[in-house]
Amino acid sequence: MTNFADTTSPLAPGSVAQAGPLLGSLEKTLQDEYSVMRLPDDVATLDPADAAKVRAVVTSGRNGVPSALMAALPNLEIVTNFGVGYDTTDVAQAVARGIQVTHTPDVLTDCVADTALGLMLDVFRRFGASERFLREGRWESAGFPLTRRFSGSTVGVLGLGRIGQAIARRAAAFDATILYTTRRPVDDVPWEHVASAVELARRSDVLVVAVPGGAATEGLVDAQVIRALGQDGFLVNIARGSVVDEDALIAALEGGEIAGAGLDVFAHEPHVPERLIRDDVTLLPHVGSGTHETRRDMRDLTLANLRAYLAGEPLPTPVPEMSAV
Ligand code: 8YV
Repeated sequence: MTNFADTTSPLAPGSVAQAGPLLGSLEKTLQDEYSVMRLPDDVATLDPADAAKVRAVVTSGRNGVPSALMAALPNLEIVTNFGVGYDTTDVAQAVARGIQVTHTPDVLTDCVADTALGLMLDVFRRFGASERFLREGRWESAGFPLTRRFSGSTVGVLGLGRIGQAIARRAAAFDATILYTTRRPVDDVPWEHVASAVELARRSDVLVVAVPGGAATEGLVDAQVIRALGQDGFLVNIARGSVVDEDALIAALEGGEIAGAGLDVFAHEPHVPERLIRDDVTLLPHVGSGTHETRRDMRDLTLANLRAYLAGEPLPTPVPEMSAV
């Protein structure tokens, strides 16, 4: 296959395309440096002549390069994904066609882990709810109800990758007992491995979901796992909405089968089911990595991957499946 790096001629217009909205400063750089072509939201409206020009797509986890779009780009060579999660991109097709895929690990780990801690603290201590109580003027007539102690609780981490480990380290600083579930125990960590998600939920005060999204984890946190948390247990999700059976979660909350939930991600973002908007649920609009510093670092890493590819240099952060390409 020809590669950008094989040619000394300037990049033809339309070679670099954008799928979905991106951070403003990233869009600007792509426009200034590559006269980026914005792909239509509806792939059926993509002009085949334009599609044939595209050799690189820059996207985010929100949009990705799904199967139909990838199939419509016959000369695609690389997808650079702004975000660590790339479940919206058809990586199997990319591997089969020799298309590179990169993402932005590490740079967002701290902010996403901070968000998980914020959600954990909030579901136990109900700071958000108590602030609403104050703003509504209700303190004049009553004190806010007592809440639950987070320090010293048992935190179950589902998935112990970079973000899961960063969450565990932070929770350990709150004297929490850390348990985790992964397919295989992780070497060199001081925490107890628990064989199944149900068992992890049963033994934890709060279950934190930190596995990647995608087919392999879809619905992993099902009704049985949620119920295993018990009436005093909380669920926190900073990973992907697809990992949790949202209907089962709603049923467990409405039935008083669990104590509450803290969610940064949802099954059909930005749509949040009305029935999830409850006082015992802390809801965030997918802000896990949303700080100036982290989004800047994600932008820079996205561009570093694109530039490295164009220069024929090794990719800084290919997704793990690329070892098969
Ligand atoms: C990003 C995320 O904000 O990195 C991820 O996987 O979920 C977030 O940090 C998102 O991908 C950007 O669309």
